[in-house]
Amino acid sequence: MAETSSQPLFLGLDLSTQQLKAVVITQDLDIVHESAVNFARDLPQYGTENGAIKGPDEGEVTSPVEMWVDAMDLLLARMKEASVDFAAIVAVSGAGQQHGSVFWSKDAESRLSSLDPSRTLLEQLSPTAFSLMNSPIWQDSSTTKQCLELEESIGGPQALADLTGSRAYERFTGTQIAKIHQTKPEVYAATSRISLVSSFIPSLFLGSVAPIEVSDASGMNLMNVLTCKWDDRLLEACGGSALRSKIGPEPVSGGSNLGKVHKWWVERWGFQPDCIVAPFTGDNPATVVSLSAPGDALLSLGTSTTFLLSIPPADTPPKRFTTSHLLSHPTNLDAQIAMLCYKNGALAREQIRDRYADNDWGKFNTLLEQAPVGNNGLLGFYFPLPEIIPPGVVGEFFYNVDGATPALVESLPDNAHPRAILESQFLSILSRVEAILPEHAPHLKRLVLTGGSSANQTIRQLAADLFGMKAYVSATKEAAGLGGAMLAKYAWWKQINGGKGTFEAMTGGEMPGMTCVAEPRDEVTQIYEGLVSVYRLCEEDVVSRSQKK
Ligand code: XUL
Repeated sequence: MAETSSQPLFLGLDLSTQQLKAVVITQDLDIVHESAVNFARDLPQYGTENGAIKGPDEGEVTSPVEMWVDAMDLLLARMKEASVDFAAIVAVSGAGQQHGSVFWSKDAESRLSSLDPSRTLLEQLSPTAFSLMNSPIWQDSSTTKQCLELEESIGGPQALADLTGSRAYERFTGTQIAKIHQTKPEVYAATSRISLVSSFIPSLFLGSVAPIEVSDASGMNLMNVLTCKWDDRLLEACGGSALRSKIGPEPVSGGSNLGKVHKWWVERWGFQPDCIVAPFTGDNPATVVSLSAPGDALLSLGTSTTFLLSIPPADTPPKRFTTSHLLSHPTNLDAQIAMLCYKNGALAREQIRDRYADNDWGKFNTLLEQAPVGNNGLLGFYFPLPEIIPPGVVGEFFYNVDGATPALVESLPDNAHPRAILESQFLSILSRVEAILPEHAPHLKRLVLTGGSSANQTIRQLAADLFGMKAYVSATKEAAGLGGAMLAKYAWWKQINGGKGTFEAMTGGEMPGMTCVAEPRDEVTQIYEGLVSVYRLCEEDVVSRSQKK
């Protein structure tokens, strides 16, 4: 890193499921520093598995909020050790895993505003600033009861999807709040404000609880997705009349200026007092910001698998479905993002690698390549965690689809699993793409891959073939952190432009450093298109078997 650089730098942080990362960029979007704190490895004292804690109740998944605070202290120490020029950072923004929530105590505001530069964040905020020490996160599936109640109160799943962009989902924050309201009324009463993960971190920077950002607010089932305002009926249904004040002001757009960093940052770490704090967004919208232009499809192969389409402003409101999500766009209030999200992504693939390929991606790839396209008619479904799409399915299911009707089989040969898991994960998306594309949308041409598995050439080729698009990857692996850093730059750039200018005007519509890594092979794409209908039959069977359990 250019240690004495006086050129402006922008800091993007990404608080994901497994780690807290920092990305520092220049005005030209060159990454000059990256560092990370891995929760399970670097902070084992919190007892998480891959950053999360399961239970105690069925379906519950949380992360210790103090682990996140501790990670922030450690990350800053690591950045300092790497000689990051904190004084050159003119703006900070970032990304957070979507849906997770932080419950602040009545002491939070005074604790945040009086942070003492001689002490760590952890010493000063934990536990007194919080009313709930275990923050519910996106992997949670314990709120089915609250989901049904919320949908009923609004007139059913489609009515809720029309209003908020999504039917009720267990991990969405509204029903998570409803569960705390119902089952821990003393915690709810002791809560002054509720943040998303994405608004929690800027609160630390500001020394005051930050407002929630529009795109990430769309992951709560509490906001009208078209007007980007909280909806009183939804607030009332999830948390009674007290929720409006606990949730804070109306959501704000990405790139707005929330204020300057608190003096704790200036005096302890050497940030400049004018450093702007901009709203953080969700990890998926941040990835859309850094990696895709409108019309691109984005496949994020991280802990979760998400498929994202950026939908430009149109005269007719976008379609809203009960299987996908519609999110407000972080930088354009008239645009949206359509999203499919699967809980069993990388961790499920790793389980298959460990079980059938000796913990070795090289062997996994060889087995995958040795099996023919379509896997000799063998399909496998792998849901170690209760899945989001289709909702609630759990377990493993195998089919032979060679005959007229698919037949459930006991198991697959060991060497068939690597191809089976990738093909079923991707066919699930392909079988839904048509439906979520906006009306009159031009054909998708470019598939941008990101997340851990996007480094795997065998997986890249399979994605290009199965989706029938050229596959691209970005030079950076930290797409969400980079998106966050770009949002920081946007807030700063707007300020010097008198508060005006679109995000596209700032970037010139160019996404940094994209390389084409795989070309689709037509004959292979056709085989996959032919498998979509049989995939659907198998998936229906999986759903009906899960319901009978
Ligand atoms: C999106 C979702 C996940 C998390 C992962 O709805 O639940 O992709 O954002 O961090």
